[in-house]
Amino acid sequence: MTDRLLLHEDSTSGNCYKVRLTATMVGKHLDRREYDIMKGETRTPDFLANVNSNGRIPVLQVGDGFIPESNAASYYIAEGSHLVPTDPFDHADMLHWMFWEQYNHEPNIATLRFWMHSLGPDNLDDLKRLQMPGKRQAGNAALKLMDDHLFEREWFVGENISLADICLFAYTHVAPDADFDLERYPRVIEWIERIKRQPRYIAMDT
Ligand SMILES: N[C@@H](CCC(=O)N[C@@H](CS)C(=O)NCC(=O)O)C(=O)O
Repeated sequence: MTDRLLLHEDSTSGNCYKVRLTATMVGKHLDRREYDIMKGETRTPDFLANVNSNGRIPVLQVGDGFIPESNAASYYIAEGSHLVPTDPFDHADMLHWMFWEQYNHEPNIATLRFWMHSLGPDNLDDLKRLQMPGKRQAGNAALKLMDDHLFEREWFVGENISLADICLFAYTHVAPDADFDLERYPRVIEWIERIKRQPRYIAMDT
């Protein structure tokens, strides 16, 4: 019998969406438990003790085990599917883009989206305001790098869609929520549309 997969999530989060999109793309069922991060529901003693000591979602529960970090959880779900290349070079290249997403993309684009879209521009403290220009510059640099990489290629790794595309897609397609102008990155727009045309694609609010 296979273990039940339970996603601990806040469904407004792009990191949680990555895990849901991966699951539908490979035809796996996920049960879902919702938390409101705006109410600190991932910072309760119970959550910290029993789900993730790092106080964040998503967390994928596999039977009695817990996998925090969106890209690790997505990898667990996708392993053995068409989204994970078997060729060792392509496999490492997929990981390269997933690590890059966590270091160069998500901390800039997702964080700005959270500040502007979820907290709201009028509710930002001085430190956040101070950090905004740097994050905008770094976010645009990430989008440009993606646009350049997509020159004459359809997917981030090899010839086919992979988990790297899914992990990068989650926050790229909602970057306009943080006032990033995707019109400056036409190949990124085409790639977004390509992903949306995938047969098992689901939207973020699904
Ligand atoms: N690197 C982590 C980031 C997780 C993360 O920052 N989660 C946010 C929502 S997207 C969260 O749980 N925030 C609530 C909090 O920090 O209290 C991942 O990719 O899963």
